[in-house]
Amino acid sequence: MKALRTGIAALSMILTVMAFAVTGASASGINLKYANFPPAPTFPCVQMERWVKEVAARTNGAVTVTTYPGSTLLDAKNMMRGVMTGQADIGCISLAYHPGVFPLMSVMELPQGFTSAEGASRALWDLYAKHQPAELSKFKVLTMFSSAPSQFMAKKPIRTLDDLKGVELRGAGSLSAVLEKLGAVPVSMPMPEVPEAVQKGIIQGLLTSFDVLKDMKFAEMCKYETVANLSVYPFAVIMNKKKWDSLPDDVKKVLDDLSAEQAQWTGQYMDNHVKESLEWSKATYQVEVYSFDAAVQAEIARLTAPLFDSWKETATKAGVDTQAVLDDVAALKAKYDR
Ligand code: 3IO
Repeated sequence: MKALRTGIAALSMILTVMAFAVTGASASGINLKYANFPPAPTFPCVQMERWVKEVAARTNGAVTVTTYPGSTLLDAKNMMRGVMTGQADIGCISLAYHPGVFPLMSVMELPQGFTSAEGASRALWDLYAKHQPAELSKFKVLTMFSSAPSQFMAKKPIRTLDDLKGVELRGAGSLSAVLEKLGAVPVSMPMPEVPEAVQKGIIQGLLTSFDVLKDMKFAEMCKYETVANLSVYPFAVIMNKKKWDSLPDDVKKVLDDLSAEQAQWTGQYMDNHVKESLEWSKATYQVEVYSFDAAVQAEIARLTAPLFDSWKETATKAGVDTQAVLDDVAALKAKYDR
């Protein structure tokens, strides 16, 4: 009997050693909590689930991640603090929800004229990787990506700039500043609060990318869509610094190797999904899709130009070399945005 027990003990030790060898990780059974603010069907959560699957596959199951979509662990406003304090190990933030917090990276919230989420997401990641801005230095940034260009979704047709005058529309951060420049009444709130605000009539519509027509069912309430190709919304996936530091080197390498690829994957997914969402919205709710003509687009460019000056002023005060950053954005846009 004693021999048998010793045998079992020895066998289990051997199996444990083998498990380490197979995973290649110096510690097996790492579990991370990943918090996200919008509902599960939306693109920030779709990219989260893709990332989790890739991480599990690339670490041979050594790293598992529990996901908390739909503000079930942290909501949009608490996300940064919650990751800082370790309530979640990883969190997803929309930079525009935190005005003044990202003096450098908010350059990507300006109407830079990106035409795709893929181009903007790749530019965003490269810009971050090159500048490693102080504003994000308290976190490990795992990846960044952006929405597709922003469009209007409203209860009433928006075909001219006059149609925007005095109309309450929802944006966030610099996108609210765009609304203000165009004569609308900007109302800022995170995405999860928008459906109820439209329903209650607090706002007449919103400014963001068309994916939400389907994923958050805005097609049902906002039947009038206007293509304006305004700014993208940049996002960052942030990790608690201490938790990052505690990871074995081979796991760190897997996560670092995934960053740029995840940005591109998410951008591609978003660009395809916007098309799908529009087709679904036309077929299901007969939404009308109008595009501003060239004259209106030129007027929008003129009216929003001062936003670049405001960004420069604020960023300069924060110690950012604004000309270098703007030059980088232009070069990255030329490189990646088709
Ligand atoms: C967005 C945020 C959450 C869920 C789906 C989304 N599609 C585009 C965005 C961009 C954004 O942060 C916003 O609030 O419009």
